[in-house]
Amino acid sequence: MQIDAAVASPRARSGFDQFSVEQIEVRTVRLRLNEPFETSFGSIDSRLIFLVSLMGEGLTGWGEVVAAEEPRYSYETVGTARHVIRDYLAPAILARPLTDLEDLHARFAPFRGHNMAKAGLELAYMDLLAQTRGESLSQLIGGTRPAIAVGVSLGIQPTLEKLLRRVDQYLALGYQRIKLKIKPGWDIDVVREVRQRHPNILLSVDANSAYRLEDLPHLQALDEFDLLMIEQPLDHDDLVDHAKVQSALRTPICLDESITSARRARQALDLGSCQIINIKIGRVGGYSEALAIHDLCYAKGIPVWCGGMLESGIGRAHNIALASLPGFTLPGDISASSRYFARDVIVPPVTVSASGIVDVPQAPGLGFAVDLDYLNANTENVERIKVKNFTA
Ligand code: OSB
Ligand code: MG
Repeated sequence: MQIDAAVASPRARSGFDQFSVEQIEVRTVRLRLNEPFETSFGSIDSRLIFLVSLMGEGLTGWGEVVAAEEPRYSYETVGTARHVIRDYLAPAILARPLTDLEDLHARFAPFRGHNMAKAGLELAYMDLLAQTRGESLSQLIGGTRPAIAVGVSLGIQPTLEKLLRRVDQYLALGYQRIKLKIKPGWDIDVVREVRQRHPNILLSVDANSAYRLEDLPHLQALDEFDLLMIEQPLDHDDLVDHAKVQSALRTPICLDESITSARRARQALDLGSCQIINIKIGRVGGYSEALAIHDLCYAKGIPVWCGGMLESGIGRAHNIALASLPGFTLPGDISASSRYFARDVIVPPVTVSASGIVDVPQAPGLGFAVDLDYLNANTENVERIKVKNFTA
């Protein structure tokens, strides 16, 4: 497959956008979830949203750090991200004007890990860059779709009846793919029931690392349900055992947690660890790595889709832009604002059409307004980091 020029060119257009960031704001905002979200590693009923904004030249760019409060999905937490941003990443940005995304990426490279912290700042920077160029985020990164197909990720439910009702409800709302969270004891029987009731839907499962290599025969039992994919069955950092499982399964494996960089994506594909990749900008450390993974997979004909982290509308707006790239051929975990929160932090909220489509905004930057009054009313903590002794 050939990479078309539309993908490669906007990112090559760099080097003439000198930008001085004068202040960085980090803020946590608690939003209640409409219903608890349960995965194989636990249940949460609210989200402590971590927002970052970069200010300079009269503009504000917004990003979101998707880390959770506890180190379960990832070792990062809201606390570690705040520390790493305050003490290392923000000073690297404030040191001198930024030239482009590559420059930002290179300033973060000496600091190991902490991808979600880095990504939050890359998001905010790209919002700024898009605004200075008068482009939408989608345009800025070379997006080609005016609208994207979306699915919903359904947490583990207290009863099978409740799950079946949720599935029916989201199908009625138009969602194009249903993803079920699974774990030992909530898997084969549950998937069988959903599949029997809906023989033709796009159905996938996500184990969030709940199985071991020894569970292979158990995972093979999922092969009969014609699943679109099994997401991250084994350990969060594993590639080798996933390759063994993939070679023994008909169902494609999709990796989420294990893909933390473009290098890891290449290794996973070389090893045969998966046939599909879920790209989350936060998990991979920002737009630069997300774009590189997209380009790699697009060149190899490997489908990708945009994962979600129960983001607020700010992270969601970035996800929508990412999912407008040509390689995002499967519905993403990008649901309507109302699927998560009674009220979102952006205006208008994200809405999903009756055919399971989200429009990609065309206005400059995020394409949504940030509801500062609502943010301020729900902010738990806000800190401003300013340039010290800055001489341009
Ligand atoms: O594994 O994809 C995951 C949410 C939090 C952490 C990990 C995951 C998820 C989801 C929800 O599946 C996706 C969403 O709707 O944001
Ligand atoms: Mg996942």
